[in-house]
This record gives sequence, structure tokens and C-alpha cells, in this order.
Amino acid sequence: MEARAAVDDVALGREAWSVLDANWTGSATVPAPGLYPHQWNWDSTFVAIGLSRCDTRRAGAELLSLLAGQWRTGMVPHIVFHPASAEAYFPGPSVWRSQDHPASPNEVLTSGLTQPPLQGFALWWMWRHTTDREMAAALVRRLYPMLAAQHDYLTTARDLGGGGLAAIVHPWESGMDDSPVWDAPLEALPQVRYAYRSEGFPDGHLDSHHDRYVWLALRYRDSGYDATYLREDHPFAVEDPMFNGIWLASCQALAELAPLAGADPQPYREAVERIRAALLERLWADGVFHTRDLRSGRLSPVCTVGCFGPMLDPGLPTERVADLVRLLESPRFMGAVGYPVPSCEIRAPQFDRSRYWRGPSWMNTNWLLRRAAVIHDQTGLAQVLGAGTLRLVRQAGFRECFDPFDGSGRGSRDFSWSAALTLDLLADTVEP
Ligand code: 9WN
Repeated sequence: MEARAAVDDVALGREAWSVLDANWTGSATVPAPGLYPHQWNWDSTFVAIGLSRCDTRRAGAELLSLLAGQWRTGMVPHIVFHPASAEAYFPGPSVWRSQDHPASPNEVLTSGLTQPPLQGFALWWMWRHTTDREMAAALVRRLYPMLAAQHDYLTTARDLGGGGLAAIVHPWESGMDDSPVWDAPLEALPQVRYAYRSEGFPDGHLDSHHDRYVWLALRYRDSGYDATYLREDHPFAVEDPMFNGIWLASCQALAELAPLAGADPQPYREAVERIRAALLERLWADGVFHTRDLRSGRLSPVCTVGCFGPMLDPGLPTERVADLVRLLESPRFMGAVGYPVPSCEIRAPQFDRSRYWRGPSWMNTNWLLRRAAVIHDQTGLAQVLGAGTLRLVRQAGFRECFDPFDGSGRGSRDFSWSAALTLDLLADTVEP
């Protein structure tokens, strides 16, 4: 266990800032030094959320840099590459070949996938917490049309099940790459073996699946990132409750920001209703939300932290909220561990305390669940989530993820969202 001496709040905040400054490239924040040398979609968005109370300019710069990578289809990519370290991460620009696609931005190299659409929510969060209303209002006006295009893309190109949800077409799009909920759809793919070397992966990455990740990405690329191919041929299409819960939260945010941007809130209000109804109809079973594999038609039997994503909906029926809170606090999740929130239910055979997204606790999902607890007036739960999450970084530092039993750090050090969300939690300890 890499224990770190407990520090007071001021010192912890200072440490968080120094991580964010060290990971700043001049236009955006990389997730961590070394392993992740580019801008990642939801990482940057969590950084923007964490900076909302204290640095509107940098929070805005983060989102602007990410959206500079937006494709003309409206798709916001999961990676925006920094040319200086272009091939320092695999798969890099030479694999994605975004520059060959007519809809990609001219000056920026990106991946061809997306990640959870958290940006609408982040913009609203910034507007709500900023100390510079004028700058925030200008950012809302500038970013709103881009987020409207992102929303249209998800509605038109990603409703692959035809039921009102957005499907992900690759595990990387979930942000929870190695989650056991992708095991069945991945194992239905052909076995492949590539010649690239993968010794560079940190502890916990599932190398056997990585070849299939690459295979899937290449298939999509070779289709010309084509929407019809996705609908008709692409072998991986999954409706994920976290991705869609985040989408719903961003629709709610876009409805609330609409007057500021001179836009009509009604389409976003309708989207919220539609996504909520679809989540309940398509993904709810046995007291929790599940992922649905659109190719096999099956719901995943494994319950993960992603299954709680729809709690971000303020309009989720109270009985459903109660079911989810009961499960989250039960010995299947928080009730049996020392630190919130294991990324997989601990009794599942797939649970592994040391493998990415198959057991460890993550700051970003903890933060989202704490937010959900606040939305639903679950004050006790919010306090446990906030205090437990801060205990993790006090004990182990700003690690990428943490062992849910003993709180020891896993994966990269000096991880940006862990630092940024610490700043938010520190600022919000009095009133969740
Ligand atoms: C692939 C950057 C990203 C996060 C994801 C996390 C991991 C990449 C990887 O790192 O994914 O996108 O190399 O495994 O799972 O949530 O955005 O921090």
C-alpha cells in the first residue's frame, strides 16, 4: 500500500493544483503524465467540472480545446491528439486516420470514437458555480451550438436500437473500458492477435481483450466511420446506463441553459423524458439498470457502478431511486468495502480488486454518484461518498483508481480528474 501522510485541506488543495499545472499542455490537461499524453474527452470534462468554482477561464479552455476536435457530424472524439507526442500512445493518429475523413476537423487529429457526453452538464455546472458570470455567459453562448450538434449526432446516428437511447460501439466509448459488462459482446467477436507490443500497460489492463478493442476500432475506421455500417454491420452495439444517464443529465442542462444561449429549451426537455422512458423500459430489470447488448438482445447479468448512472436524472421515479440507493449501500457494493464505490459488485465472479473497472474505486464515478445523491436528497449517502472519496486521496494521493477494500492506489499517479474533483469536493464539504 502506498500510504501518504494525511494532509490538511489547504495542503491537499495545493497538491491538487500542482498536479493540474504539471499536466497542463498549454491548451488542455492530459489525464496523467506518461501513459496518457493527449487530451481525453471525459477526463478533460471532469477537469472542467473540478475547476468550475475556481478558474472559469481554464475550465472553459478545457472544453474549447476538446470541442476543437468535434467532427462535422457532431461527434465529440474520445481523444484529441497532441501532435508533439502523436504516436506516444497506442492506438495513435496513424491508426485512427481521422485526417482522411471529410467530416473531421482540418487542423486537429482525433480518434474516431466518442465518450460519455458530459459536456452539457459540465457547462451548466460551470455556469452555476462560476465567480465570473460574464465570462461564463460568453462560454455558454459559444459552446451551446457545438453541444446541440453533439446531441443531434447522438439522436440520429447512435440510436441503433431504435428505442430512444444512444448506443456505444466500442468499450472505449463508455470510459469504463475493462468493465465485465463488455465481456459477453467482446467474446462474441472473432479471436485476433496483433503483433504490437503491449508490455507498457499498467496493472489491471486486460490484454486479451485489447486485441479485440483494436480490431473493432479498425473495422469501424475501415467503414469510413459510416453511420449505416454502425446500424447494420458493426458487431458491437450496447446501450449503457451510465452513458445514457450522463446524456440525460446533459439534456437537462441544455434545457436550463437555453435562455442564456437564445435557444429553445423544449427539444431538450422532450429528450429528457424520452431517455428516461427508454432507460426504464429497455434497461431496468430486477431492481437495477443493466447494459443491453443490441446484437444478442441480452441484458448483462453483472451489476457495475455504471448501472447507477440514471440516478443523475432528477425526475427518476422515487421508488426506482430507493431501489438503487438500497443496492448501492448494500454489501453487494458499498456495504462490504472500506472505500466507495467498487466498480463491480463484489460478489460477482468477475470482480477483481486490482483490474481496471472490474473492482477498483474511481474518483469520477464516485463524484457522479455523490451528485446523484444530492439531486435525490440522499444527504447521508452524499456525505459518505464525499468523505470516503477524500479519504482515498488523502491516503494514497491522486491515483487513477483505488483498491475499494484498503484504499491503496492503483494505475497512474498524478491523475488529473482525481486532482480536479478533489478541489470540487474540498470546496463543497460544508454543504454537499
Ligand atoms: C482508452 C484516459 C482514459 C480514460 C478511461 C480509462 C482509460 C484508455 C485506455 O484511460 O482508457 O480510452 O488506454 O485504457 O479507462 O476512462 O478516459 O484517462
